[in-house]
Amino acid sequence: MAQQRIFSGVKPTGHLTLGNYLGAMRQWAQEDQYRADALFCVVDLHALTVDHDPARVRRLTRQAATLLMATGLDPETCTLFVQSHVDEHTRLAYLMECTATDGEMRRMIQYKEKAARERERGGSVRLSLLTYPALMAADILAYGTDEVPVGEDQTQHVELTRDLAVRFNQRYGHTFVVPRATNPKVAARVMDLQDPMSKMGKSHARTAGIVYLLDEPEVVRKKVMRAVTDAASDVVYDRAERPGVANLLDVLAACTGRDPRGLAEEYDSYGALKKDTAEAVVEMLRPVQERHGELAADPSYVDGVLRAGAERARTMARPRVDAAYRAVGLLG
Ligand code: AQP
Repeated sequence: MAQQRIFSGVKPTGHLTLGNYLGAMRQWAQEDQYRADALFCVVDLHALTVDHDPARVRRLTRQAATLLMATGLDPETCTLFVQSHVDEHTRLAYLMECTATDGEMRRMIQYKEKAARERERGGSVRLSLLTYPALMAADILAYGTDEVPVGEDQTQHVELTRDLAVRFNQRYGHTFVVPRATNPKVAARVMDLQDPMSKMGKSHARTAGIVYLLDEPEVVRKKVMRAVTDAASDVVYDRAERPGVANLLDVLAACTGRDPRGLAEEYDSYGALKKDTAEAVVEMLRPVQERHGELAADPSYVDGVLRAGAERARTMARPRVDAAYRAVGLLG
């Protein structure tokens, strides 16, 4: 059987968070790159769907790539690159826009949430915020991807990608592999420590409930110790009724490889749970931060990895994107 192909990415819209790490990046580095032909990408074009500062996007793109390597992605084992370096993504995105419907795009939860946030701020909503799932579908389908390991919040976009692949294949002949989303067993949706009903999001304005991968240990401790819990004081795992405590248990479970329900039975106070969670997060991030420091001191090495990765990715994507162009009736 041919080796499975995996594709996934991160958006440089803010500093990467504990949610990004536990929901996606850790598994890419520790498992996914070794069990498949894997590509990981900093999806910089997606960062342009909202108001952005060009210099910041540039900085965050390099920082995200550096952090991906610091988590353990090995450029000899997987392909690591930046989306905008490979033109095949935007070439194919247009065909995906011609395959998707306006209604499908408007149903996307992220579009509804982010558009509402932009409007609340008095800003306008970019057309690309609506159409970005077509670009994401192209990111995935260009590589004949079998599996897309993501946090829970991205599952809907991967479902849309599946629908587009099936529709395209039915209309124009078999061109794309139909991919599937996979989520980690624990911490597939890490919640904001100050607002446990909302996802921990890297582009959120209020940062007190967001643990960033490069936060100093003292800052991590402070954020975890101040996490919002609830009025009751016993420790039980109930995501619907006790979301704050459940979130801490999920994080601790993900850091220690334990089961959140089993952990709940070992605590009788929030204080002890918070303290152990804070220490577990600090210890988990320590080697990532150290490696990041080393790699960040040598940006030309990181740039070289990204250039080589883009070259490899282009070679993988081009034949399938060319085939898709021919299939829809464009002169090859
Ligand atoms: N809180 C989370 N819990 C679990 N997984 C998460 N992921 C993101 N947040 C959590 C997963 O991390 C991968 C990369 O995410 P992304 O860069 O595509 O998007 P994002 O972090 O969701 O950030 P945005 O859209 O720039 O802004 P926010 O966060 O403010 O909405 C994905 O696999 C994602 O599922």
